[in-house]
Amino acid sequence: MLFDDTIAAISTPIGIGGIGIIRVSGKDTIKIVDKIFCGADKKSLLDKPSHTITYGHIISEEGNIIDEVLMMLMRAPKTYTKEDVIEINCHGGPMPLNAVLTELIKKGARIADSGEFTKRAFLNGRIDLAQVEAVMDIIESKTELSLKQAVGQLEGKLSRQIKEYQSILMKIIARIEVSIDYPEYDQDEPITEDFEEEIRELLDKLNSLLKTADTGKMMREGVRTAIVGRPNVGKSSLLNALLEENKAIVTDIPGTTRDVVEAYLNIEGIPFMLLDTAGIRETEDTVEKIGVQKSKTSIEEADLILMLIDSYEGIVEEDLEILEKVKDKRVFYILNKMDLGSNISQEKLNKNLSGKITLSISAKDQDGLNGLKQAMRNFVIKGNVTVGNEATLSNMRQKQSLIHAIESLDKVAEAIDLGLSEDCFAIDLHDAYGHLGSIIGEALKDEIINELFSRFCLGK
Ligand SMILES: Nc1nc2c(ncn2[C@@H]2O[C@H](COP(=O)(O)OP(=O)(O)OP(=O)(O)O)[C@@H](O)[C@H]2O)c(=O)[nH]1
Ligand SMILES: [Mg+2]
Repeated sequence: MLFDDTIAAISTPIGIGGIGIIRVSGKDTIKIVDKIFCGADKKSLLDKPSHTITYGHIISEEGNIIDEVLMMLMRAPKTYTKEDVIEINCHGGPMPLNAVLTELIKKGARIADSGEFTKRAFLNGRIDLAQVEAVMDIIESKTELSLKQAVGQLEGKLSRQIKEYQSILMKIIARIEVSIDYPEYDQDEPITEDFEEEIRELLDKLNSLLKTADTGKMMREGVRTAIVGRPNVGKSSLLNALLEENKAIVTDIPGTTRDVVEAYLNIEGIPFMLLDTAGIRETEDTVEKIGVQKSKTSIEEADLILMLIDSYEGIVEEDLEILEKVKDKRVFYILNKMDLGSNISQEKLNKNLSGKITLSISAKDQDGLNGLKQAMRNFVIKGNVTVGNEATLSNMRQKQSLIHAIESLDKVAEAIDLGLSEDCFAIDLHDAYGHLGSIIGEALKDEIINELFSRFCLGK
C-alpha cells in the first residue's frame, strides 16, 4: 500500500438533495467508519464481506443519532482507488453530511484534497493519466458524443494504442541494442534496413493520431465558433436564431453588441461554443473600441468563423477589411437578410468569397439555419472520421507529448536517410518512447501530476 492515511470527503455537489454521499478511502477505512456506525443487524462492519450494503445509523461520540444511512462497503483491490473504500449514503443536505464527516475526522480520517481519490487510483496503478483526464472529461462533458468520447478514453482506448506503439519501438530498440553490444552477431546487411519501414509506418500512425487532437479538443471544450462581421449585419440575430432564444440584444442601431456574448449550442451531439461579437468598424467610442478589439481576438482564437455579410447592402469597404482578417482561417461566409433580396453579383461573390463555404440565410425569418447547422456539423466530422469510435487525444498536454515523440522519430528517419549508424539515433528512439509514455503518465513529474489533480472537484 502506497498511502498510510485514510481520506474522506463529501462526493456529491453542495446543496440540498435526496441523498448525499461521503466517500472514505484508505487502509483504516473500515475500522474508522465502524466506530461511528451502528448497523440494524448489530454486526460490525469489520466482519462484512466486500461489496455489500448495510442499513443503519451514524452515532455521535455523545451517543446521539446523527443520520440514517446506507453503508456501501468495498474492500481492496476492486475499488475506485484500489484501497478499502466505503461510501456512506446520507440524507442530502449540508448539515447531516458535515456532521458525519466531522465524526469521521474525529476517529482518524483526513479531509481529501481535490481529486485525491482519482489521484490514488492513478498512483495505485488502477488507471493511467489519459484515463484520469477522461474522468475529468466525463464530469465536464457537454453532449452525448463528448461523453461517449470520454468514456472511450476511460476504457483505455488511447492507452492501448499508445502502448502498442511503444511496444513496436521497444522491439526496435532491443534489436539495436543487441547489435551495439554484440557487434559480432551483426549480419552482413546493415540492421537499419530491417526497421526503416516500421519507423515510417509508425510515424504515419502517430501523425494520424495527432490529427485527432483538434477533434478531441473541440469535443471536450466545444467548437469555438465566432460570429463576426461589420455592425448591423445580424450577428446577434443569428446567435438568437441558432439558440432559439433571445440571448443577445438586437436593435437596428449599429454598434449594439459591445461585449462578447457566449452560449453553448448542441448540434447532433457536437458542442459548439458560439461567440457573438461586436461589429468591427473604425470608432472613436471608448467602449465600442474595446469591443472591436475583443472581436479581433475572437477571430484569432476561434476554431471556426461565421462571417456575416448583409446580402441586401452588398459587400462594402468595411467587409473587405474583415475579409482580409479571416481569409486564412477556417471560415464560412454567411449572406444574411436574404429575405430582402441579394445585391451581391456573382462576379463579386467569385472575386471575394471563392473557395470557401458560402451560405444564404435569413436570421430574421429563420431561413437556411438547418443548412448552416449541417455545415457546422460536417466541419467537425470531416470525411469519415466517426467521433467517439477511435482513440483521440483530448488536450494540449497529450498533444505536446505526441508532437515531441514525432519530432524524435523524425530525427531517426532522417539519420537513417543519411545512412548513419544505429548508435547515432538510439537515443532518439528512447526519447520517442519516453514522450509516448508521458501521454499516459509514465515517469511524469510530480508538479504536473499535482497541477492536474488540483483541477478536480473535491470528493472525486
Ligand atoms: N430583414 C432582415 N433583417 C435582419 C435580419 N437579421 C437581422 N436583421 C435586422 O438587422 C438589425 C441588426 O441586427 P443585429 O442582430 O443587432 O445585428 P448585429 O450584427 O448584432 O449588430 P451589432 O451588434 O451592432 O454589430 C436589426 O434591426 C435586425 O432586426 C434578417 O435576416 N433580415
Ligand atoms: Mg450584435
